Amino acid sequence: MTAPTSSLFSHVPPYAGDPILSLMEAFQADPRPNKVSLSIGVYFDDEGRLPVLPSVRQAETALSQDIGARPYLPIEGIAEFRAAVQRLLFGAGHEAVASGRIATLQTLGGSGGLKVGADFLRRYFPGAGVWVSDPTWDNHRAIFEGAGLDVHSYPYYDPATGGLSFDRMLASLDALPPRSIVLLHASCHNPTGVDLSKTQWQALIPVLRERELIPFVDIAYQGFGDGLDEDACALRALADAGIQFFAANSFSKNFSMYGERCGGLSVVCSDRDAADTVLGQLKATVRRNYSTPPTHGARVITRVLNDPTLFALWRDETAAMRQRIRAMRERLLAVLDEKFQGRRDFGYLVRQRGMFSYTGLDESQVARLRDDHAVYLVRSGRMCLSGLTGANVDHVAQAMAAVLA
Ligand code: KET
Repeated sequence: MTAPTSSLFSHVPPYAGDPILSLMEAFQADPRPNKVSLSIGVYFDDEGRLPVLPSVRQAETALSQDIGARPYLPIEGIAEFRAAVQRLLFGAGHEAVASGRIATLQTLGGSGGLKVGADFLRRYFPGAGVWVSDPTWDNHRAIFEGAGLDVHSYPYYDPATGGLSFDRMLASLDALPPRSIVLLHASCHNPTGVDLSKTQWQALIPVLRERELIPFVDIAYQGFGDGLDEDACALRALADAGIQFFAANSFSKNFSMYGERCGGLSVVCSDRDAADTVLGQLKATVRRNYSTPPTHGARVITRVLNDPTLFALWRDETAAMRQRIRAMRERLLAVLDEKFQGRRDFGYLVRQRGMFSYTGLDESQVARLRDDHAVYLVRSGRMCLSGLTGANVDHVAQAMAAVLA
């Protein structure tokens, strides 16, 4: 045996780690019993456990009676899954669904939908740049840059108000070159929890149309804002307005099925023929990446979405998750308000929607929360509210008060 004397990979730099996922690893290794994870965008129940939704358990139990063979799925995924994605995102009776002008394929989570869409855009709109909100989910930039596209940002969050800089956002988009790609969050914006109102979406649409921009909507938290239909209203408004656009949806959070990697990519086109052509090239994109998608998670989700009883159960489960997060927002606000007696405004906690709030805590305050109090937030000051429970919310409020004092 002759071991190599030098590494072939000496020029390969070490991986700095993902800003979100590496925090999860650090949290798991932390021995302190009172530790609280408010970093990764994962829903925990009031016991701090990752739930297995009863709708999912029932669908899985039924499926286990009838597992059947596991052939390769079609490149585009399970047909009933894809149809269910369209109904969930656009509404069953939507003209764009009925006329067959949406190309949908099953993807490896929301991330897979973003990547397949990004690869397609890079190939067929090679000069187009991508504009993402400032700030956005860190991985947006990484995925689009990884596909070879230039990534820029548009104004979004206003730290002075804890709200949206809508006028600056609109003005910035109104100055983009035609066929630029604009990444938008449908609802429950990550990381700020700040969304466009319905009126603001209506004001954005003419800019998208007149500048000939290509919207790419990320919908990863459907059900966590105001409801399954309400959280998809931006997609429906764009489709109603005749805009052609991309939508990547994730089932990781609203099904609590993170590791199954289930999601979709839908491209709303002008007509059925265009959608068929787009679907064909999306299939080619998948084939040269990972060939075909996996079976199990998509079979479970298909069953829940297509069985009226299971669907109704799942709808209630998403409502319960949403309501628990809201209750935690209110509870944290109440404890902080009591501590600060009006010396500081925490109203953003209940104004921002979905899993996240942008606390405005700076990096050193986030580090003190972790080091001194075992409370984990993302470096940007993003807090995932679903890590709060009745048992830890007071500890978190105390810790925030200590680092803000
Ligand atoms: N889009 C957004 C906006 C998003 O927050 C996530 C995950 C995804 C897509 C990816 O979804 P998936 O189906 O898992 O591919 N966000 C959380 C987890 C992560 O960073 O991977 C988070 O922000 O904590």
